[in-house]
Amino acid sequence: MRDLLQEYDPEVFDAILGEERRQQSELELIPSENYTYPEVLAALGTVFTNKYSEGYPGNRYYGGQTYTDVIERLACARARELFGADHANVQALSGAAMNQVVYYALLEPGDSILAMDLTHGGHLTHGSPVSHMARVFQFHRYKAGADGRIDFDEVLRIAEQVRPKMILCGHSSYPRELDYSGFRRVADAVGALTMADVSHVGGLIAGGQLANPLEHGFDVVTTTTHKSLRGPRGGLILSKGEFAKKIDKSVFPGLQGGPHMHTIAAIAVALKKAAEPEFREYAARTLSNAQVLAGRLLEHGAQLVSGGTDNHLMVVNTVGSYGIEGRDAQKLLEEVGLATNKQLIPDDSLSAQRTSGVRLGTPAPTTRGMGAGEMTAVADLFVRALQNKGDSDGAEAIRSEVRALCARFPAPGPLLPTSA
Ligand code: DSN
Repeated sequence: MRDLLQEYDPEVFDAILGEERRQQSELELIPSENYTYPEVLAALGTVFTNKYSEGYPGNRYYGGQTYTDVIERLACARARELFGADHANVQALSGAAMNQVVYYALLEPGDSILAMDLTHGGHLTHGSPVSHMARVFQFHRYKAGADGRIDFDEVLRIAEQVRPKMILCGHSSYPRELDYSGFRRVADAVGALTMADVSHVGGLIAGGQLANPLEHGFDVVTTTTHKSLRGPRGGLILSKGEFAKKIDKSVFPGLQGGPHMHTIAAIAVALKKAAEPEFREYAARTLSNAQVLAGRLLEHGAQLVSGGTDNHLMVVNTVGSYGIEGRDAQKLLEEVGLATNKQLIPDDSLSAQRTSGVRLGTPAPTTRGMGAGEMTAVADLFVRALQNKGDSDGAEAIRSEVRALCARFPAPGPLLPTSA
């Protein structure tokens, strides 16, 4: 197959090869990225991409659904089993669509949603003013307190004031475990629905290492499938049985057309992997690696938002620690082969293009098999890269060390060796 592509379209083939080399020789520290399984890549590149299958198993709008039904039923059953959900929908194309589906399924335009402030760790699709959803629904905000933790007295105070129809928790840069019971209590006090977007920590919940909002009575839980869950790019909507029909109708025909059945096949494979004992061990190591990485950064005097982490990610205040804006820190780190992303810190005075920090996490290095020793080394390299800004020999030395580390821990997948 690769030979066929190489011969027919060398431009595309070379870009794929370039990306494979980049992924092998750089260390991925962006907490929302991961290296998926070769088995998932195999399921993705299949003839299921040829098929239209609007509707749901047993009730589609086109013929020829024998095998699409098998795949979708498998994926849904595995998702329900893994997360202990009454209902699962696996058709959402990715995170943004998945969250829109839930808002439209359970709310009316103009209804209010109480969600986390973006600079405190919330997500764009939780009603950022630049998203279309902010034009349809009224979003209100809660923030983390001065200690970097959510203050539930404050969340309740805001909820009593704005009377939201839905309370939404979940995050893309909040480094602490969420107290789902706390959100549940606030929601019960004001008669709101509860939704958790656990996209970042979906794999850590599936692996039994972090709390599962469904076990705390949440109505709906969403997660993308490609972050800590290590699957293909997609979205999973899990809910109580009473919302099943509304959610399914909201996906199709409400928001989407034909589901991407090749992706659903790959999601089914990833969910099978996530139910294996090895995945539990992976999730535990992702967390212990984050403890080591954060601990070593703190030993070096780095300022971490909230002073550390309970999950897989951390946010370094690079302005406070090194006098370097997030945008510049990201560039310096990329030059030495450490992939991070610029990140707003709580109430950041800089724009989202500049930012005062960078975000990093351990799902991808853990997939490569790295452990405590490597996390200590990565923290040391990170700090050297930022402390020695402008030292090109120093940067070259760090780049070589990163390359050597990556070569010792190859990324999985049909990827070339680093030297190729
Ligand atoms: N881009 C993902 C993240 O980095 O958190 C989610 O949008």
